[in-house]
Amino acid sequence: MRTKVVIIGSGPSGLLLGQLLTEGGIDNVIVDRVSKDYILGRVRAGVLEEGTVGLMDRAQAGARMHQEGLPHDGFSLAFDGRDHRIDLRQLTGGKRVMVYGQTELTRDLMEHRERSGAVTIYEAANVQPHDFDGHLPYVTFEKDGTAQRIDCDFIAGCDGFHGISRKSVPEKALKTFEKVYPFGWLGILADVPPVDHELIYANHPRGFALCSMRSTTRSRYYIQCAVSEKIEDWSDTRFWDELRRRLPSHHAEAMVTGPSFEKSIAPLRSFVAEPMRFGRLFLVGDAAHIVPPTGAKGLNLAASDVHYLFEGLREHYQDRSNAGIDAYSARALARVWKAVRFSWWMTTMLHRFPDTGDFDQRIQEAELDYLTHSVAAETALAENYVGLPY
Ligand code: FAS
Ligand code: PHB
Repeated sequence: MRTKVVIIGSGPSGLLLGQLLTEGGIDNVIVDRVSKDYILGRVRAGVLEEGTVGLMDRAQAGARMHQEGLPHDGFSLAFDGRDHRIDLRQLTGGKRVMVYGQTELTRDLMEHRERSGAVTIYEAANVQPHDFDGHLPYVTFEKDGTAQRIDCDFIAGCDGFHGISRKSVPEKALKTFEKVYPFGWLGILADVPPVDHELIYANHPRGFALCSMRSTTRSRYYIQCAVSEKIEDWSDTRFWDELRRRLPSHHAEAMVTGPSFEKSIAPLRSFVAEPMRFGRLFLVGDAAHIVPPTGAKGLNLAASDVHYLFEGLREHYQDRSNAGIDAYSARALARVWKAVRFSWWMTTMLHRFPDTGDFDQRIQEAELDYLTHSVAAETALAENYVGLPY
């Protein structure tokens, strides 16, 4: 088999890139090691920047997102028993975010790709990129026990943090940066109405909590927990009681609880691999970087990487120019590092660190006090939250 671009990974990065290439007439094949259902069974992000919304529209896959997604003009910070609303729309001159689950975004892209007739190979074993430092790269894998090979011009490593693409790059060619946080997030999904019409990020002496949603009837809640916590030790009752302890009383009293149908613990880390290009292999999304979900940047950074890479590949094929692909890594990393900073800052400001001393605690309180009494500070938060320009 031969194609122009082989995309390793059928998550948001791979599917969005695949659809933009297909819409642009650039032949591509996606290979993933698991099934469609497995990918759709993962619960992850919930907030889309306008740039991500625009790319879904450009990929012709945004219809349901606009029908079912919830545009949000702001969110609240909760601490010391009270809320402080961040008016995103007013602070950013009209920008907002879209609350729409990553699972649904992924489903929309999968269904659109099927309708477009583009090739996606699921449950491909031992996927391996080859000769990407030359001019004739190819990808091998096994499907139903048969060895397969796809020759191509370029390989997009959209295979996430644990994927094969970054691991296939010679270690000396890669520089990585990492910060592991001393806590995780315990999250649930429940078919109960959200406690508020907007998101609430809570800083409490017992730990961070986040009130989010997937629709007006489906809530997504998180509480900070120790990385050693086990899901089996957290009944629904224990989760609801702990969540309510961390919220101002008017939210705790108003909260509608019910049985969870998804419960998981995610570790938090910041990670960046530089550069994001090796000859004809490009790292995209979580394959190149990870952020703590506090800033709602993970999925949105994957989208901006896709934008830069798609534009570069379009220029290569349509304009016979390599300027875009040559600039990909630097352009993507410039935006990645600003989002890594913002995600680190939001995480540091809102979580309780086990080794926090009195000085660090006062600094955190001063950060929140400054933020909620300065339009300049609020504006800086707001412009990062809605997404910095591409
Ligand atoms: P993904 O990891 O989504 O997709 C990679 C794909 O590559 C997968 O389908 C995988 O099967 C495939 N793959 C991996 N190895 C392979 C191999 N060797 N061969 C072939 N295929 C392979 N972001 C937010 O903004 N907000 C959140 O609340 C949030 N919560 C998260 C919770 C968890 C538990 C995790 C892990 C991430 C969370 N994220 C969140 C970040 C997340 O949304 C990612 O940013 C997003 O999934 C990135 O998409 P991809 O880059 O496509 O990677
Ligand atoms: C979510 O709804 O899953 C979500 C929302 C905002 C975040 C993180 C997760 O910052």
